[in-house]
Amino acid sequence: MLKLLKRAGGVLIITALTATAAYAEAVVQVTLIDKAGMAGLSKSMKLGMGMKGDMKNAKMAVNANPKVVTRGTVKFNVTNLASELVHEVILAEVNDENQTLTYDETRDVVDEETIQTLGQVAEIAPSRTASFTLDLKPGKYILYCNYGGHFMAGMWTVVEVE
Ligand SMILES: [Cu+2]
Repeated sequence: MLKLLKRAGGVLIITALTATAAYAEAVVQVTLIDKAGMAGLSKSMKLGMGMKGDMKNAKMAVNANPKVVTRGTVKFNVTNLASELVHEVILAEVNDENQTLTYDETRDVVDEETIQTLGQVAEIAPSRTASFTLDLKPGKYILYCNYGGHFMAGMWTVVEVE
């Protein structure tokens, strides 16, 4: 009888540890890159999410590592690797990479009224790092910079929470 209780206890402990491990805080390293500063931008690039542009032509980029994380607490460490431009990072939920976002052509930015911002780092200077932490449920999330023209220059990526 005692043996049985011990065994049952052991199983319980193992289960508890597994559950804790599955929901440990995830950390995503995010880097912001631009190749040519403002000189490389033109309104015709059309490299925004869901536009099926050739991302090899992107002048700006958001890179995330890893791109798939476990649900729960997720910390985004954002580093601006650009030489001179200030950038930002906005996180919002999306369906997938084929979804297009509502775009304000006049201001050359994503219409932020149409997509809910869940977290962000506003104004990050070159060589600086900043972070934000969110509790995320499974789904897909875009990380993008919405300074004029930057999204269309390729400055976005999608991470998956599973
Ligand atoms: Cu930017």
